[in-house]
Amino acid sequence: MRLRLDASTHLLVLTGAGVSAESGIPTFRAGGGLWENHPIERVASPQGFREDPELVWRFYSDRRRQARDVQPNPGHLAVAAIEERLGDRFLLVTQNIDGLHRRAGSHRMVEIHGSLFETRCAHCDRPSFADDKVYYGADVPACDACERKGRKGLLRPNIVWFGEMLDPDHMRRIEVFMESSARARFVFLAIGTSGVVYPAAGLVLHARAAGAETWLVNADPPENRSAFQHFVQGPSGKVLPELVEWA
Ligand code: BJW
Repeated sequence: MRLRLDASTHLLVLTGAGVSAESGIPTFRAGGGLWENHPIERVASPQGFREDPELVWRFYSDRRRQARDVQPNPGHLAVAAIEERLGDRFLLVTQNIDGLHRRAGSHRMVEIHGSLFETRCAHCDRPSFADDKVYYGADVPACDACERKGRKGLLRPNIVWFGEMLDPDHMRRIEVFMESSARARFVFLAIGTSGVVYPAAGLVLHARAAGAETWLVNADPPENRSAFQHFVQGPSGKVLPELVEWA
């Protein structure tokens, strides 16, 4: 089955952990949702950070190191090549924080769950900043902006954890893209995501309401499979380079 695109198609792509699996980054739910026997919610939630910031920094330090050491795969490259053809009629929404889409050449992109290579303060509203350091053990980084005001603030990864709000500007950008696409031929394509984490899992329904044709590329049928009209089962690194047929 091939996805036919032409120069007037608007395409919204949503990616999840599956697209980076062939680069060697394990998906979230592959290991039963555990990291070193800790449930993901414990290492990816504000409560988990309050209880044990060292553990959380160790988890994200491991992931920084891992993401730095791997390369984008043919799936990431195929997504970037489609953007090259469609220009502003394309938007990539990624749940991944590993930076591999950017390294593959994607630009029109919203990283809705944040970035592994940015840090911010858990206590003050200083802007997030680029950071690829790894922190271990008792080495939990402190916020120097807080320190200057005589306060004690801890730095945290700039990631959207469970129970936290997504950036309203990101959601608005997706909404604006959908609104402008509703007047054209509009295709929504989800890749490598289990369809369980909201609001990302609900985007397919918004896209359908805006008149989109809905496509899914995934290794297994995900939770929200029934929301998609077309399902191509297989690894994205193999499927994506062959998926699109240009009219
Ligand atoms: C391949 C492949 C290959 C493998 N090729 N495919 C509505 C209903 C119920 C609950 C909620 C709701 N709205 C909000 C909530 C609460 C919550 C939520 O969704 N909970 C659910 C678990 C039930 N959502 C939130 O808290 C969000 N905030 C929010 O909505 O704020 C408002 C609000 C707050 C509180 C209550 C209500 C509203 C924030 C969500 C942030 C998620 N953050 C995480 C962790 C941080 C990032 C990190 O550390 O990396 O993001 S969770 C984790 O899951 C991570 C991922 O981005 C995300 C999605 O996972 P993904 O990408 O789908 O990966 P997997 O592993 O699940 O699936 C991989 C898939 O690929 C599989 O299907 C494989 O088969 C496939 N695959 N190899 C193709 N080679």
